[in-house]
Amino acid sequence: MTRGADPVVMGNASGGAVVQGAAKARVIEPAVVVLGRVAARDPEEERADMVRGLLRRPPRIDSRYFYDDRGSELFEAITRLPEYYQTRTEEAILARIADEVVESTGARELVELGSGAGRKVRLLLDAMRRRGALDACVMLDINETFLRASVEALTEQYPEAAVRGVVGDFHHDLEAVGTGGRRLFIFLAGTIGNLYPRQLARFLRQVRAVLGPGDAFLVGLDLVKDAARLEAAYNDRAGVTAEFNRNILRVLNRRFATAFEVEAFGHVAFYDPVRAWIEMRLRASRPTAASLGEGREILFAAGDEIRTEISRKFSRDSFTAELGGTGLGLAAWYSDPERLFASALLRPVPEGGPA
Ligand code: AVJ
Repeated sequence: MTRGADPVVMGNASGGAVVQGAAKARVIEPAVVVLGRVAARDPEEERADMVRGLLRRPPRIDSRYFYDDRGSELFEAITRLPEYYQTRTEEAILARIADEVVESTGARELVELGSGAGRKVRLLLDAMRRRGALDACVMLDINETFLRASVEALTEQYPEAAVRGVVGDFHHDLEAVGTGGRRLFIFLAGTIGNLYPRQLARFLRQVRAVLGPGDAFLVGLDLVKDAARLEAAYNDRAGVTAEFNRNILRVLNRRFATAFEVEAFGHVAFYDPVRAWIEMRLRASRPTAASLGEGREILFAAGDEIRTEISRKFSRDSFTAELGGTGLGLAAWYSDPERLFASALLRPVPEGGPA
């Protein structure tokens, strides 16, 4: 985890980047671009937040703690599992629609909001390149190691583009991506499904607030489907998702000295059809305890559970309903033939207009 560490903003490692701003002015930027400081989080705030989550019923751990280096690697392994259809389905959709999206939005800059989506980002960058419209790419990610590797790789592969990375998360650090004119924001992999309904509304309004009138926002959504298919994707036979789930306790142990006994917890994932989300939990297999600091402990009996993630599943109608009051409107909806996954293209609704 890099949260709480000094925030870093990185730039084009090749020693210079040409950025085309809204005014078409060409500005030569230095090798390391500091866009501004990502708001530093107070470690005491973070701990208080973590403790509040564990004291809820059921106890909760925030999903962002999954993504230390090991967690990011495990998620990459998940994306290659036979049961986890999301990644390859979204990739197929993007391969099909990339040219059309770039053309209809007129995008010259790609802004990727933390989903660590290597190949999928390239599909869009390639489409921009084909139109001769690839000016810049900004990536926001919570994991500094992964982000650095992506910035380096993309800088090498797309020398015509100004590639920048911002270490941060999509709740707090959206302003750090700066302003622009013809930008395509992307939030892939269905990660938007990790947000509870109230958080989702707030997030969409925050994105709307940083979008210019010519900008657009492409969002990946996992769709409601047969419960068995959904549950298989989160209960893979190789046990990678179980390892990914348990790893969140190691992250907490390292970060907050919680001393969870990782082996005392088993992986649980099930579909809740009423709330239309997959819920992941960790279930204690025997009595165990963890430290909350200041001499306080939380005790778990066998069978007690901690919620570690929700992953919401949408339909075109349910997602459109979430857009109400956010200032964003659905411009296009793309899906695969099996209707497993969707890419929703959103545009700002002019102020004073509907929604
Ligand atoms: C990265 C949030 C899209 O919700 O499917 C994968 C994370 N969790 N397996 C998802 C995840 C368990 C994933 N997202």
